[in-house]
Amino acid sequence: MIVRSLAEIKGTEWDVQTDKWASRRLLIRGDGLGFSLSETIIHPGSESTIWYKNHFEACYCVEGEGEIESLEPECQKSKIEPGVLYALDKHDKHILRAFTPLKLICVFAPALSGTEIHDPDGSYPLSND
Ligand code: 9YT
Repeated sequence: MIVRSLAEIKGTEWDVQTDKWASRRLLIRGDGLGFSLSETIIHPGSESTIWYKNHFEACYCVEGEGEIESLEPECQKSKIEPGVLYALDKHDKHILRAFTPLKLICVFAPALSGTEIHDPDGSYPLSND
């Protein structure tokens, strides 16, 4: 069994900061579960264009207010607030906007290696370690 706290991740290489978000990768590929789990804070006022062409992602909002706009394969705008989940089951290209600090619990399959930041097209590469 794995028992781990956010405090153990903070300040390590699995605590990834960008100008638009901070993501603490609590479970990573090396844990061997086949998925990873992150606590992600999307910074207020940010707009991110994302396309996880190599991964599936599901995000469950626990704090904050924002909006997701799916672009491909279909267009749809949805409010994100505590208790709302979105899952990119079609590798949907999307724009994520945070109106306040948006805290999301994010699951990726296949698992992230733990240190990824977005490529220019908004994707993460497939990890081979
Ligand atoms: C919602 C989203 O994808 N934000 C970027 C960070 C991502 N959740 C991650 O790497 O954990």
